[in-house]
Amino acid sequence: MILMEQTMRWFGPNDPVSLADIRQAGCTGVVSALHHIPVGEIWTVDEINKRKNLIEDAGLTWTVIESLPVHEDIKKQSGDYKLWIENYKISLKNVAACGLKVVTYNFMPILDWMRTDPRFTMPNGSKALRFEKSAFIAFDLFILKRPNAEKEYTPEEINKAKTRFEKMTPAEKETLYNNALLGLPGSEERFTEEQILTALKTYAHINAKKLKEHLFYFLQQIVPTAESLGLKLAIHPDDPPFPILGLPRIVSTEQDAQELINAAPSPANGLCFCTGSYGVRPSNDLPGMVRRLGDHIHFLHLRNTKRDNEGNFYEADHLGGDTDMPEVVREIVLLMERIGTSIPMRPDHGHQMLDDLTKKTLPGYTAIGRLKGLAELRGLELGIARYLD
Ligand code: DNO
Repeated sequence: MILMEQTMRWFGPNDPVSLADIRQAGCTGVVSALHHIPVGEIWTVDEINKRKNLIEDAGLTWTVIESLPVHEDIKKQSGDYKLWIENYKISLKNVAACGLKVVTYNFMPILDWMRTDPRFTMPNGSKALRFEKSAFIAFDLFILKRPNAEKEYTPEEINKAKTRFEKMTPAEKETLYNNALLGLPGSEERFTEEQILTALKTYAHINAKKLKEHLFYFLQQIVPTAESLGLKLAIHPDDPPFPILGLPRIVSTEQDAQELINAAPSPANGLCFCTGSYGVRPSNDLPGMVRRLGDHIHFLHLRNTKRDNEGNFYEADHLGGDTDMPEVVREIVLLMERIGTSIPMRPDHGHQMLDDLTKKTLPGYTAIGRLKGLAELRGLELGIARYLD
């Protein structure tokens, strides 16, 4: 019986959740990154080892890097992109030299993940992360005032967003602004309105087709390096899995995933299978994706979302929501049996609940909510694996 390797994300020494907490949650590994190194710069062996030692001193393993971020120039093939790609390869060599095995990254232009409300109150009083379409459109049209943005929305959507905006308290507007421009945990960039408008302009000539070409080129450059080093690359899907602020998003569907694998065929070229991100699109068949893409799944983010038909979603309990988690976990158990290897997993996000409601926490990354998710997933997996054995 092969079980997933249980990990949690750790943002480094300033994370309010400690390594000891993570160990007590039952994890054997952590997922971490050197967020203090500017995007594009080389991760040195020294810096990598410093983090690795901290983790190992706490009795844990640094199982996955999340993320080794990709410079914007690489996504646009502009400026010094060739240099950034060379730097990326050197960072890969260095992480491999330190004994690390899995490297997560994403190819979302400018912004990483996006929610409009990190403290959406659930019926039981816990807080969940939510994406509300009208609030997001209100941000785009009335806070950011992105030129020509109204062309991307229907008159009904605009009216709804206007009403929504007029009803927002100043505090709500502030939260929306902070999430969108200052970023959620793990996002590497911080923007003012002006900076983002300038950044958006630099993507004006880049549509989805072009961005895909840039991703494929990047993969063709780095995958051979990763393969020769015995590393596994794991691309995180777009979150949410649709275009935002007029920016193309190209890792949102099974077809996207298949295409990027085909662009640089190698066991090193793989996916971070994030059920929370892919699961927001009703057309993504998650258990089927595990069956069909399994050989390229190097890392798992297990999380659930609940959509409505207006384009909103919130982060549900790990075993609740629209994704059939038991079915997904069953496929993962079968996959690991077939390939004879354990795949690292982290319970992705969790509700802010119990004592965490009054603590300073990072949105989505509270200790108790993630512990609850992990415990449920662990039990689900063990039950399935024992039953299938
Ligand atoms: C959010 C995360 C993302 C993810 C990056 C991977 O909670 O899933 O920030 O780490 O997109 O590159």
